[in-house]
Amino acid sequence: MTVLLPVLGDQLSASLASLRAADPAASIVLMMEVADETSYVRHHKKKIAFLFAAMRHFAAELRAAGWRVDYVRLDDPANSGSFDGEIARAARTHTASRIVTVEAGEWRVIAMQQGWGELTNLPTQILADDRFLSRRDGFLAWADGRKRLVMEDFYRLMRRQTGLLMAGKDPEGGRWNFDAENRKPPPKGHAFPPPPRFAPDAITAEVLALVQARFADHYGDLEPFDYPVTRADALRALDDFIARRLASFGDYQDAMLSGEDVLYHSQLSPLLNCGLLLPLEVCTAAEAAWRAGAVPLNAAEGFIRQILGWREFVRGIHWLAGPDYPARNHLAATADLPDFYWTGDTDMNCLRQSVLATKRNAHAHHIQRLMVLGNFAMLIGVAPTQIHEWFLIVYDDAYEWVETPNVIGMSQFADGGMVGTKPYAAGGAYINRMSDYCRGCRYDVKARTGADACPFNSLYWDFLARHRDVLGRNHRLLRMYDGWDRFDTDEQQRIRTQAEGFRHALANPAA
Ligand code: FAD
Ligand code: DLZ
Ligand code: SF4
Repeated sequence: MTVLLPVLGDQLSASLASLRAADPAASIVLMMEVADETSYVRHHKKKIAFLFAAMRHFAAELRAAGWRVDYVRLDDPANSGSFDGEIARAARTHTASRIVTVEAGEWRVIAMQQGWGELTNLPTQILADDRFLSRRDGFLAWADGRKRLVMEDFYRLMRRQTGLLMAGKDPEGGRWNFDAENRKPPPKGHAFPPPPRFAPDAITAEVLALVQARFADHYGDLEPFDYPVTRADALRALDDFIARRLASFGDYQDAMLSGEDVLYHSQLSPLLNCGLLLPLEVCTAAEAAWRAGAVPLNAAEGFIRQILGWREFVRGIHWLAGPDYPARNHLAATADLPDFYWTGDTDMNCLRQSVLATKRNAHAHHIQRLMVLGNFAMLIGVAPTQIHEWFLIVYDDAYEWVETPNVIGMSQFADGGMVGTKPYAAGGAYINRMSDYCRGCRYDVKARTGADACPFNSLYWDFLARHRDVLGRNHRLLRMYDGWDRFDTDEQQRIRTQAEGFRHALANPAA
């Protein structure tokens, strides 16, 4: 009576519900490197290498803890290349009597899991993924009947439920949110603490060779590779962040600087999303640092809000919105994604810096994703499906449950306002305030029209004008529309002609 326990690539937690409930002596853990998952979208080389290295180390740790693990390598000649094929093969090989798995973070994979019972003729149990701090039912009940889903409201509920940063019934410091003290412009001549680097061991080196051989034509740089890929290294990365970067996290959360890929960010999202770290332990570590007097409250609260608030909120949106969410297109956007999202070959310095960081690291921080890469795609009207696929491919932390609410919702407003109450649209002034990019750019960030004008400026106003029928009644945009209405008709015409010329040139690169 062997129980088959399939563990997916983003389920690398020893406390996973299926493992917690199982008897190691009567179970086989199945882990699968499969071609279908590497290539249904052609993931960044570093993302594949990170996940495979983390999977192989996790399998070794499970074995050391007494589990029997059937680990299917990508280059195993018997590998069928798909989850379904490997489940069917393992069920036969191990004469399994039933299957117990944890629900996947992607609707596409959940649909496969739902077919495993019929595929193998075995009773199959799909357990809820209880590594999150909120429960699916809890989120749906909270959302039910609300006119608008506001992250801040949900976050307060989560603070109360978990007791994080609470003094009895009240928030520590007397306020729920200390953002007013955060989000300073980037400091000049500042020495940021270098993030920890993790040299590849023999297991990781073997994965790097495999990825180089099999995925040479996938996007992105494979080397240097210095990610944490074990639970111990993930904990070291967490400790390092808490000790050296958390204190200034809030201050420079929205800052962008050329050549500085990390600043005071944690870079913990790939570790959280594949399961090497758990959200509660990360929040608890930040809270403990504040209670010990090592970091200020605005930093601890700002950081905890990202995980307890935003991360859990987008998880809930994933459940609420359902599998058709990526097809939403509230603003009827149809343009193609410009080629420079892959190459970085553009004169717009902010986009070049953000794309090249992405290509190097399979990572970029929030404001690069939201206010540069996402903002620009929305302003020029890129089809949401195209920008969604790009984000899913290029980032090491991208799985559909977290990527789609951030891209389709927060950054493209393609869901019509489920995640954000207004589009995150901005002209060059915002980027100039929060970065040093404009100083190194051939465009003039102050100009709206003319050959040297920053494209973000005309595109921003043109975006508002183009979508006035859909966005004009949004209260949070009234001030922006007032700004547009204050331009005289000639200036409005010049701005729109400039933007249309720019969009036309982008769509017809050879013309
Ligand atoms: P930090 O700045 O150190 O933040 C701490 C943690 O908070 C992160 O590790 C992350 O777990 C969490 N967090 C912060 N913001 C969010 C958010 N909006 N949604 C979910 N978690 C959040 N995050 C992903 O994990 N996967 C994605 O595929 C992803 N795609 C994004 C696409 C767009 C267009 C945008 C605007 C944001 C996206 N994010 C995504 C959210 C955020 O940008 C990343 O979580 C963050 O940049 C990761 O870097 P970090 O770990 O250094 O984050
Ligand atoms: C992203 C990814 C990749 C590249 N490869 C694998 C793999 O070979 N095996 C695996 O178990 N998971 C992989 N993943 C993650 C899945 O595509 C998918 O995101 C998760 O199963 C969702 O829960
Ligand atoms: Fe980007 Fe415009 Fe600044 Fe250039 S001037 S970096 S295009 S915002």
